[in-house]
Amino acid sequence: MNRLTIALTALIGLIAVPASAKQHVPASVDANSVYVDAEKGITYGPDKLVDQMKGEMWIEGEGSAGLGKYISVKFDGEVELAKIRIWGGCFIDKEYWERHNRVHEIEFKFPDFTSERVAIEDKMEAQWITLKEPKTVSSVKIYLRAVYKGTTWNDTAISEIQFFDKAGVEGPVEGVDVTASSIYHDDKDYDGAKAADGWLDTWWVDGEGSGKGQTLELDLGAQKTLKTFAISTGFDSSESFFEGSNRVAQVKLEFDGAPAQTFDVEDAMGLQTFELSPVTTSKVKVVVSKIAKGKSHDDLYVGELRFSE
Ligand SMILES: [Ca+2]
Ligand SMILES: [Ca+2]
Repeated sequence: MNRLTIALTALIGLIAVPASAKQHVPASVDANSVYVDAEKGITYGPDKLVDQMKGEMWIEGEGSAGLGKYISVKFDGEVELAKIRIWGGCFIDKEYWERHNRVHEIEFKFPDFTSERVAIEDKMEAQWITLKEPKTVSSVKIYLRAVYKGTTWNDTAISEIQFFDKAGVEGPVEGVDVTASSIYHDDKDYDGAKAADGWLDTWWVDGEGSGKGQTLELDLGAQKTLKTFAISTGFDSSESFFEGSNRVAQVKLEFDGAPAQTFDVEDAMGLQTFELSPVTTSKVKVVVSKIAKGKSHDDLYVGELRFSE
C-alpha cells in the first residue's frame, strides 16, 4: 500500500464513520403532498416537520388520509441513521390530536432500495423508532402506510421528526425539571416546564412585575458537565408579539459549587447559543438579571433554556 492509498483509506474512513454521535438535522425536507388552507392562508408544509415547534405541522393534502404519500428527507452528506423520533399527529393539544388522523404505520425507503416498515402507538407523545440496523445514507423517504382515524378530519398530521445516529440524543439535556419563581396567573400553559420542553413555541411567562429578578431552577436529574447554554426569549411567534412583551436581556447562571456565569442576550427572536466555561453540576439556577421592556405588556417570556454536555 503506498502512501496515497493509505491517505485515501483514512479519508474514506473519516467520511464513513461520523466523528461524534449526534442528531442529524436535515438539509431539506420535501413532501409530495401538502395541505394548504387557502381561507386561513396557512400552508402545512414539510418544513414544519423540523422547525422545533409542536404547534406547527406537516399535513398531507389529499382528500383521503394520504396513504402512499411521502416525505423526502435529505442530509448534508452521508450520515449514520439509526434512530428516529416522531411526533406522529397534531400536537397542538389533546383535542386537535384526536380530531386529526395520527400516524399508525410508516415505511422508510433508503437509496439502496431497502426499506423498513414500522408501527407507531396511538398515544400523544414522542415515539422512538430504532431501525433494524443503522443505515449510512444521504437521504431517506418516509411513506404513510396506515393511520389511526381522526374524529373530525381525514387529514394526517405529523408535528415533528428528528433523526439520530446509534448514540441517540446527545444534544441538550432532556427531562429537566423546572421550578419557576412565579407563573403567569398560575396557568399551567405558561409554567416553568415550558422553558425546557424542547419546543420553541411554548413559553414560560412570569407572574410578577417585569420579570427582572425572577428565577428558573433547573434540576438536571444527575451531575452533568455542561459546555453550552442556549436561550430563546420573548413571545417570538411574530415580530409584533416579540416587541410587545418583555424579553431577557441578561442572565446569571448559578451552579452547585461553581462560580456563576453571566451572559448578555441579544434582543432578537430565535435560539441563541453561548459557550460556557465547562461546569459540572446537577442544578442550574437561571436568574433574569436584566430585561428589555415590551411596548404593550409587562410580562416576560422565555421559550427555551437548553444546556448541552
Ligand atoms: Ca413542527
Ligand atoms: Ca418551550
